[in-house]
Amino acid sequence: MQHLRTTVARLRPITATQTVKSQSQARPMAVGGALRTFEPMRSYTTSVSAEPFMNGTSSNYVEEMYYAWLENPRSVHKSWDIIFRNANAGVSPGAAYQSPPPLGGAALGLANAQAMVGAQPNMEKLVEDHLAVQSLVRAYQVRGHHIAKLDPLDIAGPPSSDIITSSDKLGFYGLDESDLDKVFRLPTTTFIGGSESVLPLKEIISRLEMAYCQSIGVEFMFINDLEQCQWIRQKFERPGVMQFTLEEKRTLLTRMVRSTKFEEFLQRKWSSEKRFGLEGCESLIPALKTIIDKSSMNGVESIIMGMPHRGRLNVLANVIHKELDQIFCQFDSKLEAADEGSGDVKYHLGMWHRRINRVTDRNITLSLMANPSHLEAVDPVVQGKTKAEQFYCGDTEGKRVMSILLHGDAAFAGQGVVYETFHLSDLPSYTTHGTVHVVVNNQVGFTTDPRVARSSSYPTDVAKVVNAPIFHVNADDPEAVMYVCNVAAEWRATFHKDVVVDLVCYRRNGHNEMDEPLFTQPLMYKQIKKQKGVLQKYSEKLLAEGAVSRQDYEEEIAKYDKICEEAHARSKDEKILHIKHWLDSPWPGFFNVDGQPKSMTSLSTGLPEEELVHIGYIASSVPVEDFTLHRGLSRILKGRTAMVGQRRVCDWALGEYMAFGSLLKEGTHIRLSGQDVERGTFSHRHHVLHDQKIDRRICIPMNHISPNQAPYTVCNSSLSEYGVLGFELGFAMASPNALVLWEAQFGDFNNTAQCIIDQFICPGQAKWVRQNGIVLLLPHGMEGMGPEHSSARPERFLQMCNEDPDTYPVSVCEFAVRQLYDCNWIIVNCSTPANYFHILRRQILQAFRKPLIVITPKSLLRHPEAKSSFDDMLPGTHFQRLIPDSGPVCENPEAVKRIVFCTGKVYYELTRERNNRGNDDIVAIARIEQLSPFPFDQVKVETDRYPNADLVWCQEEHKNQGYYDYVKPRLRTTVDRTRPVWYAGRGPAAAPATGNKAAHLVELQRFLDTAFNLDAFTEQS
Ligand SMILES: Cc1ncc(C[n+]2csc(CCOP(=O)(O)OP(=O)(O)O)c2C)c(N)n1
Ligand SMILES: [Mg+2]
Repeated sequence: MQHLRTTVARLRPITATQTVKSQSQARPMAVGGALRTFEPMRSYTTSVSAEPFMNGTSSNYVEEMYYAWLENPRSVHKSWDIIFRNANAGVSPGAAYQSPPPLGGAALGLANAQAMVGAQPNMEKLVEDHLAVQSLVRAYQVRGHHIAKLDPLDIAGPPSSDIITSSDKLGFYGLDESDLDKVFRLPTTTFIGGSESVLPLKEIISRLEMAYCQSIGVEFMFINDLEQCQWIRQKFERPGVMQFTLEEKRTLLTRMVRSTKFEEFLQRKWSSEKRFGLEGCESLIPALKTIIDKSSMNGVESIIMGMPHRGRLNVLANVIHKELDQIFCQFDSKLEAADEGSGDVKYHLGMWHRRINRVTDRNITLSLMANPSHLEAVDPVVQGKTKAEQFYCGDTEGKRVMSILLHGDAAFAGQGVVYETFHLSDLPSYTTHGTVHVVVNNQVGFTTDPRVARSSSYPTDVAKVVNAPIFHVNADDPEAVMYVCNVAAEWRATFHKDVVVDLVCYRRNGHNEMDEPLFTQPLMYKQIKKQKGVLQKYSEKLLAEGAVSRQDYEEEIAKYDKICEEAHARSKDEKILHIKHWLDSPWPGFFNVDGQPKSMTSLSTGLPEEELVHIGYIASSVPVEDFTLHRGLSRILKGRTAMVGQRRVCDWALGEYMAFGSLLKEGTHIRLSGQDVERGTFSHRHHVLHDQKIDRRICIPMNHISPNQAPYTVCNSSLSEYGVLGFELGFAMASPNALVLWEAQFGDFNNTAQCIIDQFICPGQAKWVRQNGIVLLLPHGMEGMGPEHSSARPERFLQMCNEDPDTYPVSVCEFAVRQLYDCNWIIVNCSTPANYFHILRRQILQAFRKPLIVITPKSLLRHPEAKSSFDDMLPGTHFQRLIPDSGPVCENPEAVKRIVFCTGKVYYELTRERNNRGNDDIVAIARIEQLSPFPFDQVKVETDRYPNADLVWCQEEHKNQGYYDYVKPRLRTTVDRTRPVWYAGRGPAAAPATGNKAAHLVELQRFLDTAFNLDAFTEQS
């Protein structure tokens, strides 16, 4: 492509001097929330002095012909063949066309050349005509969608275009009315001729109008792949493509009946309930069913879908085939919930269903993901789950599993996560090999008009970033909808790339059924009130055609009404609401038959020494031949060898290696994703080794641990948090038998993924009875490096824990496991590599799944004391929720005056200070490694052990941040409020840290002084 562009650029000066002029021709603004079509038009003006036959629009066509000529010189007209040959041979500007040098043998060449000079006037006309037709065809291909009749309400203003909408526009192409009956040769970039290669101009225009200016508007000419463009052209240009069999039409009508009558039924029964009905876009149901049928035909067995509120119940009923009585009983708020959790409103719930596709007679699994109100947040989650399903079934090309994403017009244009999700679509470790996007473009978002809701012409422009074709279609033309959906599914099956179907429709009611739309869209809604429903229009069309009889049609309606009534009657017998029936991602075999964990005992997460040594040596080696390693890296690996062989210790990276390696060996897939995770932001991990001599040759030693191990995926992600965390969450949803980790580059970046954390990770199980074992690694710590990158904001995670700080929990058998089972997520800040190793292994070895938030260190990665002996990782060892002081304080606990509780890296600062002061017999330091669920039982052991000690919470974070507000009430509850809890740490602040290194150190010393000054709190007590 690069080559072609350069060559064409070289050709241009030979022929024409071009200037590109951008004219912003504002088109009249449409009433109501009409389609926004007043985009600036581009036009080209050209000096024709160099090549008289080159008019202003010609260069694109020359370029196009040139591509075709390069591939096959015979595919273009002889005249062009001569020009291109001459130009490529370096003939000067203006001469390439006029004086073609001899081709072939000398005598023959001379004769040809003379003949051509003699024929010059005709040739000129021929070239002009050819260009005119080229321009015309291309104009329709590029801009036909502006003219297409996309808006069912027809309230968009008249577009301004150079497309032939009237005979006066023929002049744009150097044509006039007298040319209409002339026959022209068709270029190779069009298929309108079918088997004809020439057509009269009148017919050319009429066929182009049929292809590009009816109910379908195709946006595709920005795609930088000739084959893909040709594929689309032939799908829409070939004469007769839009013909349907009787059976297809009847199926379509039946689907329209169900879609329409479902909403009518709900409206009749629950007129004052919000349901975000589909009225105005009833064609969505046949659209989705068409995509599913076609994909099933192409071999797809599982489809994962994500969608917003609009029409969700209808999709559940008529696409996923959720039992109607189950849907109807959701309208009864008196039902008692049978499951734990707080549940969710009916238009957020998900669903999973395996059934036979009636059209293809093949099995198909459909799942609609549960989602929060936050529009588009589910997009990356769907993609992650799709990727996981593809991964687990070995579907490396996306032939068996695919995703469909539905969008609203306002949300698709407005939400940045849409863009982030598109950017994942072609990345090796994130691609799902093509998603079909369907936009319910009702030309309004809540009460907001498109003209103030977006700056792009269409709501779908974001898709152009990945070269996805966009098929706009008038949703009041169900056959056109069906056609584009077929093409979209075929596109996905052929090219495995994203594609967008933009259903241009309207919203018959307000945003919900209670809203009054006339307040804000008066003209649009006057039109909508006059608008015939699409079912009525389509049934009238089929009745007029004789495709169905009135009796059949009425019977179909009565049949569906009966189905709804019967389901409604059944739904009244339902006394209990089972949210579990709405599960979108079941984990067969993971729980026992009652849906409970198979075990509630805590297991050792340690490993035999040989295994630690084996994994340690893999981590220290390059297990492939002839691999040139960077010298610095060789040193790092050597250091690992020494840790394994001589010292029997692990640093942070090695502890992680041991956890990953052993889980992989035991058959658990591991996926670590995030920015720069392969090397590690802090250059400590090095899971992917790069050959220094051979480009792109890499080695991942973690995949060489054992012949039968599970695969290890480690992938640097795009620079996105919202999209990528959502993706990994979705990946973790698909199976409990994988350790899926997302690492933030620095912990503070989790805030750009806040929506995924707040809406999915924290409350996911409570809303949707769905567990998830995702792990978040959030580098955190005050290192004097300024306010950014210092804080992973642990306070936010802690504040969202579902535990009661004021009640000491009842002591039960396996208390620690029970606590884990009851919590909404686990939050840890490990101070040793061994504990990090254990927490990662526990995450998989426990018999249920909870999200795990790990506040990870930065300076501890290389801290000489932050090393763990193999002894702390052997069989019988496990994750320590609290690490008590094991020093001199243990000898005479009664003499201990203070217990300093802390978590994470500050422990090392505290012990250094205590050593300096030499008071390690009277001040105990206890590390709370698992903050949530809070280890009440173990904290109690410590407070009981030192009955004469006062209690201090020490943290390096500012007082209004970090852990203090979370820990204090829990410590107080533990001691039954008999002892106060003092604070040693930085004062309250707006920013997470100072930008001044000296100030940082002064602050540090100040709070360490407080922590060890036994009189520090006398005045307060
Ligand atoms: C991220 C987010 N912001 C705001 C809202 C509130 N909200 C709910 S629906 C809606 C309008 C959506 O318009 P559109 O995407 O066109 O879908 P439609 O309702 O028209 O089908 C808004 C703003 C939301 N749910 N999510
Ligand atoms: Mg909308």
